[in-house]
Amino acid sequence: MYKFLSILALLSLSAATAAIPLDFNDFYVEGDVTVSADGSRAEFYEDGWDFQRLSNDPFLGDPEVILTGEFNVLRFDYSFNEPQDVQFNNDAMVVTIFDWFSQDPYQGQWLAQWVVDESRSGTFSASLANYFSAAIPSVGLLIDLESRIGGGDAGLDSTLVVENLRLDIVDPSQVPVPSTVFLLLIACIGLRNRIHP
Ligand SMILES: [Ca+2]
Ligand SMILES: [Ca+2]
Repeated sequence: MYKFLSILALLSLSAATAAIPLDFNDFYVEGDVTVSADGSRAEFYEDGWDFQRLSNDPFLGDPEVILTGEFNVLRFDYSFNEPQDVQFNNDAMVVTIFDWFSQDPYQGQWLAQWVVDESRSGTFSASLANYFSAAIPSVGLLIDLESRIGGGDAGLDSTLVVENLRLDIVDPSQVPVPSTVFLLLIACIGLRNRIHP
């Protein structure tokens, strides 16, 4: 019984924390963007154009992988570095999601857009739940290192690194804490029972 409960608890915890990795090799590259062989990391370097971009647009033939189920949370780790901000660089990391079936992001149409305008590292996290509908089962995604000045700015030394793009199946903030603690307790009891039968 304990063994069954511990397996059940571990499976539940696994489901609560599992994530679906997405492959940057499935994206279309525009500009000076280098993708690692395993698709887990991309490095953006300024090349003098308005933007350097990773684009996943199923309408243009890119894989349709970014689902918008109720608890799907889009996440990736990033490091945006903008030296000499304001004086020479006016850049930003820009993340855009769009309904690839009805919207053209190249014409300024999107569902949501996020801008990181200063040097910063962290984990980008956005729930796609608000955009889910029968008409929008999946979304397109753009990740840009973008000059905020048309035609580019004077500095060409801003960089962006993005890693570990993933869809978290469950938003951890929506997992009730008591039930998580309860599951952990059951798992510990079960494991203890295995060690000391
Ligand atoms: Ca710049
Ligand atoms: Ca900036």
